[in-house]
Amino acid sequence: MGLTLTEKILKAHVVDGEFVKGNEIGIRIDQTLTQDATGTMAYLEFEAIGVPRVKTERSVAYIDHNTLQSGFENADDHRFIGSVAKKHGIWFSRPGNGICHQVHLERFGVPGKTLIGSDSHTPTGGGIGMIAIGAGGLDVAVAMGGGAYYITYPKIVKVNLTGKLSPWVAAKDVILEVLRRLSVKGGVGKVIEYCGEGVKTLTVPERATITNMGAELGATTSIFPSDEVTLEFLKAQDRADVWTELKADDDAVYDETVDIDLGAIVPMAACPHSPDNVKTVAEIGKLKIDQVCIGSCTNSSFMDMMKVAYILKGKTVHPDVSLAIAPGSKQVLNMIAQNGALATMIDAGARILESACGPCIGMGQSPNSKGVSLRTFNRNFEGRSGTKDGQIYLVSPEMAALSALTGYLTDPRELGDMPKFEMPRQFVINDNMVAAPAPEAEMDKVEILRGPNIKPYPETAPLVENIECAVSLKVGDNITTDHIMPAGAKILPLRSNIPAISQHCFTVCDEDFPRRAKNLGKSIIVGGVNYGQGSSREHAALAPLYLGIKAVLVKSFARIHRANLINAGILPLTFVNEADYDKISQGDEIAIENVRADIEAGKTRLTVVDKTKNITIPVLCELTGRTKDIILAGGLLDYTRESLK
Ligand code: MIC
Ligand code: SF4
Repeated sequence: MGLTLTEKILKAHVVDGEFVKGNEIGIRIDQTLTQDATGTMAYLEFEAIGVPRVKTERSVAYIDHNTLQSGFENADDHRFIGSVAKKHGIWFSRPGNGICHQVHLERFGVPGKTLIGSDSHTPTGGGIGMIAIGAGGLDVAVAMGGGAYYITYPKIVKVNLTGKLSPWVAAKDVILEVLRRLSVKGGVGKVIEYCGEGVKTLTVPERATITNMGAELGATTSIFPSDEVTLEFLKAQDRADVWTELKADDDAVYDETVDIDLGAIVPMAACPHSPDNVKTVAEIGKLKIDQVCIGSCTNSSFMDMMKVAYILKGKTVHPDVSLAIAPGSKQVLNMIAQNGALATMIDAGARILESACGPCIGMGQSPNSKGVSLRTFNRNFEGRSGTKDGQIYLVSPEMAALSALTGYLTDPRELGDMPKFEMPRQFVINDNMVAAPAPEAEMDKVEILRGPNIKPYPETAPLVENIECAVSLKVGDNITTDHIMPAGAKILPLRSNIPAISQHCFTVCDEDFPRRAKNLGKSIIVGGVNYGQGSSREHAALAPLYLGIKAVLVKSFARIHRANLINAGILPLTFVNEADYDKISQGDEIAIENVRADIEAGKTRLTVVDKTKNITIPVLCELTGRTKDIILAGGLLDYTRESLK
């Protein structure tokens, strides 16, 4: 029986566990990436593990999220990450060099290799045929130290692409179509593998847009084959030597198949407040807009910028619209500066931002109250833009640029004939903003520079015998990590200070939660389906840990967040009967007796007693040998320290 591309790469990397569907497998990690908002914590954890030099083929630390520097905190964190990188063998992409996923695709990604990154959009690397997975910072720290990364052997979904996109229909519309069909939880436990004749009509940056936003499906990752188109891209990046041809066997067996005729796709938008709330322009109707933001790791490539410049050429932004553009990398910015496209954008009235995440993570450009903002980004969760009642629509760069001129959400097909946009045969290459690590012989001379904002990892303790506490919070379905641990310009600078950032935990849902949880000392959280979707931020587990959360009981979890809870030593529980969710209330006193003994004995079915209601609720705590030991030890850090002894 033939293998899918995903299986071929995983099989070549498996170092632990039986290679059988549904099993937990440990894979060797060739490359890692971190960004600054998750990176400080990841490097503190790496230091705590105590391995002197990274054991990966390539590890890169990017600074792209917290670049506002409205206080000393961001700059201190950048300096810390730069010094750790230099000492421990990590390449350091300096602020201004670009968004981690865009730069990694351009300069470091290698087909057939494994990459994990402390950012949920790491699957962007799937655009050049990598198995690229988003993970918590601690998982990345362990991988840098040479440890395996564990995933459940995924189900593999074949997305069979046929035909070719119509003029002004974009790769963004392809992934919006997939989201429309599969929803934000449709990819959980799955890898999305793109195949079929339509693949060769898509450039590498277009493929990367699609794999990037596979994160919004909840998928483990997404991947395209590595073919002639990949080779042309790598050649133009002066990296043809890293290319290998990679594709699935003809007789590969998939768990599911989705057929998409590229020619039948039309321009669409994801409406507030979820990336799967996808509608066509006609369905949305005439929508007046206040703001347009173009950029982010989804849509900030050179080709995206060239299309935007073409649409803006000789025009002026609508008087009621503010247009902000953030090219994805120094390479992109440099090229559009050299060929005049940047001047075209400036001429049209665009506000040019630095090559960084910026508005995507609420770092500036928050829209006006109730403002309608079209963004080429990947997430439109409530409040993420920094404006609580902001109405965010996710669209292609083509739709964004044209709408910025008309003042309304406008179908880009109204532009009529489309010229042919050619991929450059040669990109401008200048890696002078990527600092090499110190040679091993000199690493002892490198001093680690720590600022006062950098506080240690919260205290952990081995799992207790019995859990007895109250329910400090009950929330509904599809809770995102942006609800649990909001980001934005005010809170992001606290990412390396867990006690301080914890004061903002869940405040989007309930202002009083941090105080209440801290006063209770220990408590549990109850939630609905797909709890913890979105970002990889382990702060969404570390802040609850600091606030005394012992367990989270929900209908279902998103993959990365569940792993982060386990890594933090917090019990992930699911209802056996979803209807029991309705029986338990915030404030109820609950008990899970003999929890340690039961987990030690390998029991997966536990009993929660709701003492207030006088009822028992069966719950599942499905842990494998390894995750069981992590929970018993009090988290991955303690477990790793133990196992390195
Ligand atoms: C995001 O898009 O939500 C982020 C900010 O990039 C996060 C990482 C973080 O919270 O630092 C992600 O996607 O993992
Ligand atoms: Fe940055 Fe936005 Fe991409 Fe996250 S989704 S890495 S914040 S650009």
